[in-house]
Amino acid sequence: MIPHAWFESLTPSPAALPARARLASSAPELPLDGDWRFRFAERADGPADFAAPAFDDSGWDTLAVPAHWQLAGYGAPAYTNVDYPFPLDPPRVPTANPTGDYRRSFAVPAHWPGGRTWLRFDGADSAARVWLNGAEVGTTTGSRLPTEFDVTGLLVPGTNVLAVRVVQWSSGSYLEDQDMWWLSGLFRGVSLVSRPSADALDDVWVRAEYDHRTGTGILLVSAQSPATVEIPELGLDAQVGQVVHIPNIEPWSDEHPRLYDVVVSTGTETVTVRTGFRTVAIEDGVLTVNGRRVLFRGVNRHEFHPDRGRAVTGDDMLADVLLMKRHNVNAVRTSHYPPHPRFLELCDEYGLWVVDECDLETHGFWHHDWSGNPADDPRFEALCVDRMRRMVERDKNHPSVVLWSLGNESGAGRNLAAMAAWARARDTGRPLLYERDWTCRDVDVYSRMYLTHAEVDAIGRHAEEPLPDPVLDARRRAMPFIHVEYAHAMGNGPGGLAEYQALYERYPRCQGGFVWEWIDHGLRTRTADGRPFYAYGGDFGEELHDGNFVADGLLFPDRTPSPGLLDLKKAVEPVRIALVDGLTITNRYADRGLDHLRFLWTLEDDGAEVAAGALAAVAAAPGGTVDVELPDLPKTAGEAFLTVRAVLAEDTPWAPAGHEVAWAQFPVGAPVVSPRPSPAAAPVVEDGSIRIGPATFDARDGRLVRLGALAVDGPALQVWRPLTDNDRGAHGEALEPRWRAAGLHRLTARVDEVCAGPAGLVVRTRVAAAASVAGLHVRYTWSGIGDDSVRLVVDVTPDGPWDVPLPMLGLVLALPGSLTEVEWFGRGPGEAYPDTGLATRVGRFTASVARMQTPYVYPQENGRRAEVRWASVTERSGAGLRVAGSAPFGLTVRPWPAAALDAATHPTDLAPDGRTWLTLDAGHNGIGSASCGPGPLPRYLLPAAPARLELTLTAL
Ligand code: IPT
Repeated sequence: MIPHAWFESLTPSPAALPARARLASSAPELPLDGDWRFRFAERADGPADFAAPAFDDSGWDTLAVPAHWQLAGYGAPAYTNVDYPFPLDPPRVPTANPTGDYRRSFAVPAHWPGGRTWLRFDGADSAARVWLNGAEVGTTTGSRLPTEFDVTGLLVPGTNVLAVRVVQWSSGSYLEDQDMWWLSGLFRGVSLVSRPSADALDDVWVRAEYDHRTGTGILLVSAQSPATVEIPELGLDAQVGQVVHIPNIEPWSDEHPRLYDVVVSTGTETVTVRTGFRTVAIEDGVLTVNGRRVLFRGVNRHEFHPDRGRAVTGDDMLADVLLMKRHNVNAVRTSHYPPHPRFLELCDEYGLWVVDECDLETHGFWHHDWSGNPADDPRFEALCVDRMRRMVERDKNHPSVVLWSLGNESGAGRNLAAMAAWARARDTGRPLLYERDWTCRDVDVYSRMYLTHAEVDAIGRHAEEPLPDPVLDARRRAMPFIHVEYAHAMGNGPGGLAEYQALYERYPRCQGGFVWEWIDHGLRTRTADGRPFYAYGGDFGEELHDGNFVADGLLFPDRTPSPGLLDLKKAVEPVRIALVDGLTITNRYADRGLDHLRFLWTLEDDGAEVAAGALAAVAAAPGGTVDVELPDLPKTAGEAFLTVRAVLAEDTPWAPAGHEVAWAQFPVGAPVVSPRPSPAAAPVVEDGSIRIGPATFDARDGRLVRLGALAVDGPALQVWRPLTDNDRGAHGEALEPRWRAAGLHRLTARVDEVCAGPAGLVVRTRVAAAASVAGLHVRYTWSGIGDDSVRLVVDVTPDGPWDVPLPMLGLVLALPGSLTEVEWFGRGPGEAYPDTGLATRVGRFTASVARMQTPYVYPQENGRRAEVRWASVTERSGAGLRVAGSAPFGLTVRPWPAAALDAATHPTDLAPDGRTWLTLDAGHNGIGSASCGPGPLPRYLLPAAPARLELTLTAL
């Protein structure tokens, strides 16, 4: 029997130094990032001869640090959600264990101080063994946590040779079953850290509390050496270990991230900690910071870049923070591991509440009823507690971190209790959270994921399902609630955001949530013929994978906001503008007035701006509502809308002046009544055709074939839609199976009547699926209007039993592909479905057909514009078709048919087919969030019920 290998150890890094805070010190650091020599192997048991300084690595490749080797062409990325991609036999791992050997040499700089020198790895996925100048330094475990070693005695003058063996699989992998790509290597920085030999500040903890009743800051700095503590801007001078009360402190919050530099010095070292004063508490079942209830408008953030994976740069992290702030996001859960330390500095600086989550997930044991769960296996206790310790120690100085999370999806277990006990003993200033043990025995906050609106409502009323143990139940029922994952942003959607937000705002106990998730993890790759696309699970030949479940973010992989992020921005906007009897403005900030905003208004008549202005200054205290005088609006003739927007009055660190924070739109003016058109030309029947004004129909089936000069094919009833991820419902109430069982994907139309009479042309069909008794009667009534238009009234009447909602109900027409330009008056500029599109407003918009497509990583229904009054689809010259509805309709324009979109698995499968496909709908089913969670709310379902579309088609 071969003994366990070093990477199967259950003892956390015996040689590692004690965990400590990440500090900005006067002692120098030498980054060892950049090009390293690299050798890849399929197994971890190759000779360690490369550790010898004299080893000849001239035949090796070059790999950057930080980076993942799979993204540089070694091995391959693999994606699984819940499953482990290796057999479960903890702590053993497969013999086939992809391994990267790294080497680099460096010289200690001439000015490098005497004293001690440490070697720090910020992240080695998943375990590393380290040698310096041929001597073994130690091993690491815990991919997303730092490890430091004392290498003082191993350094030599001149050239030093550092050798590192990194393995993909280790005992630690059993604790790292997060829903993401399996990617390995030295993916965060490596540095040499100088430490003074005497009076060093190896670890410093700045605790900065705030008494909101008195405005006093309470500062306590701890360190292992006596040291002075200064806050230069306050003239504060104190000592380590001394509790200092400082009057008139400006507290830290997401809205006002006030930081103070705390300078801690000994004779040999100065450390500067940027601190913020704030006190986190749970008072009467409500989580408060500085005495105020916090409401998390949060997102779950994985570290991701489409080329770099989790080896994110400072710019990537800043981009995330700026995008969050600009979209009214105020909180981040670092799902599901401590982030790069720079990210937390940015959260401190720009103002984001952080739930810092430990690098722990054992989800794959769920498939085995949690039997053998490492989170409950005593052998893993030391590894689990080590991870918690290293996170808390590293991140303890960040004011943005207000909650510690023990991890994600690791069932229940004794090691979670041990982690919690350790954290409580160490840090009394931050409550604990962990979602998957619903008894909440180890934590302070009740959290759940993917609850329905009704379940959140029940929790808000303290009326949730009881726990069997009455003591635990009473304890949990008194806790604040955080919806730690909700609104699964996979593909088109999520629906239901506004309704969740309303619950978080209604019930003090419901303190918001974190949308799953921030960004699609699509890896940029190319087809055989060189066309770029974003890869998901299975695209690298994995045997076991979870497909596109990895692409479920609010940002597309290149960080372009998806429609879902725009909706979230609107749903959580911190200012509410309403027009009921008059205009009212509600301040939903926790802690600030509205003087940083300007309120602008515009009046549009039939989509054209006719007046605009600014409201007088709006003053409202947090939580307050004020009446605001409406501007004098000029008379309008058409359909008029007043839009009021709150924009930043001045530049902020995260967005320029003029950036829109909140808005609302209201119909104003008298309703417009369009005169009923009087029918003109009667049908003419000749040569197998029927003609009405500009329209020509096939006399056999009543299909429109020509309108003026335009070749047309249709309209045909459309009920199916290219399935969304939420329709497929991998982890929710899937509609797809019900729709397929009803045969909705294979409906056919029977022509029952084509009848041309003096009042026009009547075509009757019955649309139904083979083997089904249910059908839809469809009656098309065509009449002429003037020389250039026809009117179409479509009546749909269900026939027989229908017990499923319809995917959609509309008409599809094929037009020549030369019609590439679209203009519409309706909701825009983006897509909208019954329960999405909060970000859309009524106006006149133009877009090319290509631009009307939303590029979901997995192709699916997309691009519908809602509440369209009229639209034109034309060539650049303006020739084409105009459609107007007597009631607003849904508009979708595609360069390919719906069936091609439905069949595609990557955007590169789609190519324009030479026609422009126009869909005009009377309704769509809601989108919901059933890819992981509940489906659409009942009011957003599209029942099979009588429906009418009344349209005028004009040849342009
Ligand atoms: C939940 C996980 O916590 C998260 O990591 C992610 O996988 C998400 O779902 C879905 O994308 S677990 C879910 C199966 C309830």
